[in-house]
Amino acid sequence: MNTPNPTPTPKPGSRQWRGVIREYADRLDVTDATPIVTLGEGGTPLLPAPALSRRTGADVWVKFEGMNPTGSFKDRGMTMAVTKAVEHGAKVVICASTGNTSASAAAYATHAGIGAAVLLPEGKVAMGKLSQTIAHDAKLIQVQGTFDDCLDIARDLAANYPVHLVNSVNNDRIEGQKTAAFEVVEVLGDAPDLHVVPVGNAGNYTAYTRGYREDIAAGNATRMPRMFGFQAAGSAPIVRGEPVRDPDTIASAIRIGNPASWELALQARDETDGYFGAIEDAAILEAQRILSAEVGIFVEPASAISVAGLLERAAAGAVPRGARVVLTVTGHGLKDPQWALRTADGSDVEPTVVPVDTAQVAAALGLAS
Ligand code: AN7
Repeated sequence: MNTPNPTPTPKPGSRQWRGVIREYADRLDVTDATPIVTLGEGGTPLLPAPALSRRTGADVWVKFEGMNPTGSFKDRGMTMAVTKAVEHGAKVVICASTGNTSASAAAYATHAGIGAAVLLPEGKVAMGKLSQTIAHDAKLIQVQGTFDDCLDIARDLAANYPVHLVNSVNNDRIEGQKTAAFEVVEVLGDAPDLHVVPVGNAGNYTAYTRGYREDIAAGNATRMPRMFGFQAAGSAPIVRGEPVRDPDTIASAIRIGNPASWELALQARDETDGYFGAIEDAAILEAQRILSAEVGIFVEPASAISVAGLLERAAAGAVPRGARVVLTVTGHGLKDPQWALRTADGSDVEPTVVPVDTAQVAAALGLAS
């Protein structure tokens, strides 16, 4: 029972973004008959980050994907995956998730009037994402294993039961996500020299490479950026060259030991003269703080690894002066807000408390002479 998906008829001059499928219909596998399921995803800000430019000597921009409807880049792929699922007559979509995919699948399935079943690693999903998944009325199952175990089961179920898989092994997801590269090129007028993304399943790394490749073929961009991808040190199978059985990092979104798009990612790295690196959790949290306190963008830890990765590469002398760099930050800080409430040594941040008294507030703020 699919809800109708009316095409908006905006007044002339209306500038509401129409979601990535309508905005890029000519570059995606859709027709006039496709029942588009959108929550208005995409069209996210690409923001200059002077503090990061100062720190690195590069010209740094941040693609803030936390501004998508469910707070992560997953919405770009999910609008496409759920649209195609509905087009194929699916009644239930299924995914394994570290949290953001499930939040997105739940929201888009609900909007389409179909069901969502999600498999999450028990106790390993940030509260905001769990809350979203429940709020959007998904059938939520916590599996006593890792994300990788969940993905194995989701693939099994999709092969044997009437459920439609919307993990990024589904090419529709990659197709939707490639639109982020189109947006970057539109705003900057060309591709950047260097593009940095966090890596879990490496679907997004693959999707950006595809988007840039298509933009070059279409004459919109003149160059392929070097694609840099970063994994958490405790969960870095691509960097180590072998699956990680029990991946461990505070960046729960990318706690993935056996990436689904591993082969595609290695091809993309070779095509772009790219790079994969590993970053320790402490450096991830430090980068999260730099981005929130010096640039004004709050992201979840997995997303901050783009910043940490750039800082690490710059310190290693691997980022040319003046290079134009785009960092994709994939998920909003409100998804997993607890980390900002801790100091670097792990103790809780204690807000100052004062009585109802202007003079004491002034003194606490350091305003008193
Ligand atoms: C914030 O939600 O895999 O390398 O199940 O949530 O394309 O997998 C999330 C991944 C980066 C990694 N940043 O992207 C899931 C899931 C955030 C993420 C990634 C994820 P891919």
